[in-house]
Amino acid sequence: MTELTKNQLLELVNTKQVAAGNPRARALTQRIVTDLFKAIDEMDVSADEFWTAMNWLERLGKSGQIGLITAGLGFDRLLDIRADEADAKAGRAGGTPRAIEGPLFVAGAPLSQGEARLDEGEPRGEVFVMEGRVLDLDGQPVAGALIDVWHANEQGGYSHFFPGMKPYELRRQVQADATGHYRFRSFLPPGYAIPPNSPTSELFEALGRHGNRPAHIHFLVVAPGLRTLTTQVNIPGDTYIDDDFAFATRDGLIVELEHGVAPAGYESLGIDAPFTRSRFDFVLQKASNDSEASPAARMARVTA
Ligand code: MBD
Ligand code: FE
Repeated sequence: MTELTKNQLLELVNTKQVAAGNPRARALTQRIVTDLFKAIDEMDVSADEFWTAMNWLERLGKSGQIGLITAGLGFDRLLDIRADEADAKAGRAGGTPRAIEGPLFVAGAPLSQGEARLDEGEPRGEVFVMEGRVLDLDGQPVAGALIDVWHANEQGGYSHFFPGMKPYELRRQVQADATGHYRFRSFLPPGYAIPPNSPTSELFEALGRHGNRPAHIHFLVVAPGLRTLTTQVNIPGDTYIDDDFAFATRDGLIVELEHGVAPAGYESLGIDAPFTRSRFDFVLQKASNDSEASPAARMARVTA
C-alpha cells in the first residue's frame, strides 16, 4: 500500500481508527473531509491556493475573529432558522423572535435592579430610554427576570473588543422588578463595521461584500423555567437595515422611536428634558428542559 488513488486516500482518512472514538465526531469529520476533498478536486485547487487558505485560517484564529466570519457567512442565522424550524415542527410558537447572539457578548456585566444607565452618568448622544416588561406566553409578568443588554459605542465598537473602552462599558444586567418591568437609559448606537486590515475584511474584499451591520442593541433574557431568549432590536432608519452583513434583521424586532417624550417620571435616570423612548416587551416561552433555561451564552454553554 505505497501508492494511493484519491479515493483510496479518502477512504483511509475516513476509516483509520485505533480506538472507538466519538461516533458523532467521526461522522461529521468524514462528511466535511469528503466534501473538501471533492471541492479541491472539482475546483482544481492549486497548492498555493490551499496554503493561502490555511494561512488565512491560522491568522483568523489568532485574530479572534472566528465568530465574525461565522456571522458574515450566515452560519449564525442558519442556526436560528433551524431552531425556528424545529420549533414549528414541535408546535412551539409565540414569544419574541430569537436573533443571533453575535461574537461580542461578555458575561458578568454590572447588575442593577429595575433600571440602569448604560452611559454611566455621562450623557452622550441622543438621550434614549428603552423600557417594557418581561412576560410569559400567557401575558403574565415575569418578576425578577434578568436582562443582559449590550451595544456599540459612537464608533461602533464594543467594550472588551475595541481599544480605549472601559470594562463593561455599554453592558449591563438589569433585573426586572416585581411587575416584570425594566428600563435603561443610553444613547442610540450607530451600526457596526468589521475591522479593516483583518482576516475578515480580507475575505469580504475578496468576496466583494461590505461588512456593515445596521444599528442594533443585543439582549439575553433569562428567568427560571422559561426559555432563555437571545435577541436583538434594530433601530429604524439605518441604511443597512435590510442589508445586514450578519443577516440578523427580523420582523418584529425593529423598535419604534417616540421623540420628545416628557421627562416626568424619568428623574432617576437623570432625565430632565424631552428624550427619545422605545417601548418593548420581551415575551419568553416556557422551557421544556433545564438546558433551555440555562443562563449561559453560546460559548459558556459549550466550554463549561
Ligand atoms: C456585531 O456587533 C454583531 O452583533 C455581530 C452579529 C457580528 C459582528 C458585530
Ligand atoms: Fe452587535
